[in-house]
Amino acid sequence: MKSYKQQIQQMRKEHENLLARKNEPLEISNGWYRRYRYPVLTAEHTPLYWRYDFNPETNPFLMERIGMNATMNAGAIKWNGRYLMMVRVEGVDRKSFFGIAESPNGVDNFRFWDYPVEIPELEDPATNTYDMRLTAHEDGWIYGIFCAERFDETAEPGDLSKAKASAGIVRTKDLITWERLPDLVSTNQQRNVVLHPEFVNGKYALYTRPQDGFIDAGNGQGIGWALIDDMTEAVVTEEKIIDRRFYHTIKEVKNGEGPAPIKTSKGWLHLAHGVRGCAAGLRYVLYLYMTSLEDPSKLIASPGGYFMAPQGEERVGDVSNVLFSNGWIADEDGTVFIYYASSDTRMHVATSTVDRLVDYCLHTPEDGLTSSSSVCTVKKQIDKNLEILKEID
Ligand code: M1P
Repeated sequence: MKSYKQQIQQMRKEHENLLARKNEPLEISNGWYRRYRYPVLTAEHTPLYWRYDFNPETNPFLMERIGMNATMNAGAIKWNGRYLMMVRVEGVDRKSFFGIAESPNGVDNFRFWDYPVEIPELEDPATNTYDMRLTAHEDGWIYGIFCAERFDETAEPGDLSKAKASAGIVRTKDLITWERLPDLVSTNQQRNVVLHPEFVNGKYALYTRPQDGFIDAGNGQGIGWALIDDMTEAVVTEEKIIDRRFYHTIKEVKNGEGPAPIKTSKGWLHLAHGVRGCAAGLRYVLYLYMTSLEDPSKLIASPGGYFMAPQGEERVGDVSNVLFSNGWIADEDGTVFIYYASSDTRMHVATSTVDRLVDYCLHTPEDGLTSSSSVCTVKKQIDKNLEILKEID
């Protein structure tokens, strides 16, 4: 029978094996990106010293005292040559908080920092905070914008589930000390709000997602754009829709900006999620689009359909049939690390390059919105290819 100390040593050894497991890219399927064999973070990756009380007096059975349920929807940033994720960690009590996990290569060996991130509270504290987007802004600050969820006091008596979403804002220069700024003021509820990394006409620019209710986008017609004078008192005065939802598309029910866009020579590259309904419930997929360098609110490329959809084990989890991304890192050599969560449960990585993603955006046909237009699109490609194949054969 192992001593208490030996049991802890054994647990730590097994945990280390999980953290140190080498990841490997899977065979490229369609040329757009490469998935990796293992998730990069799961609830089991959270430090044992977050979950267990290692004192034999107070935990004689060496049981978990604080259970973790999921690691998901992570923001991402490269910092001092390391790949960092600002992870949404969800406890078994359903509360989410942020933890930073760091890797030397972006695809494996992610390890959480010792302590979760402490986000200073406002006078009206949020019940739940999640899905932080990180933006290294040209003003010198790193901003984090996240969903701050509170109970909706307009709920009917007995309704304990009515919630309202607003955008919480923090900023830092060292990723350790965070300054809390007032929540974004907006006439609508807001989720999936993201800060553009550069000033636009001397102002801060936000990608927004106006929504009538906590879940339903309602009249919110898609991903919005708002110019803000001052991030320390951020107010949406005017909002225009830059990436609209359409009937019978992958973003029919709602959509939302993912991470801050990547600047490329051909335009701003955006990753977003689109949601549609089906008999199995809501289905969340990832898609790309591009906007103009001169006017980042102007759509210049809108490839039709999804870029990534849940596949295999990704399809199952707490909220099944969901891919969600709010973090990516473009490396100096053009590699792009796409961090995405599956089914509100675990984090994965896929890699691509800026050149491939831009090529995908500029050359994938748009959604023609009808079956007959899909036939026309395929037919055009067949015509061209049959000519080419005649020459090859
Ligand atoms: O459960 C799927 C996702 O649902 C919400 O996203 P959206 O506001 O776009 O519907 C968020 O709660 C997100 O965290 C979650 O992953």
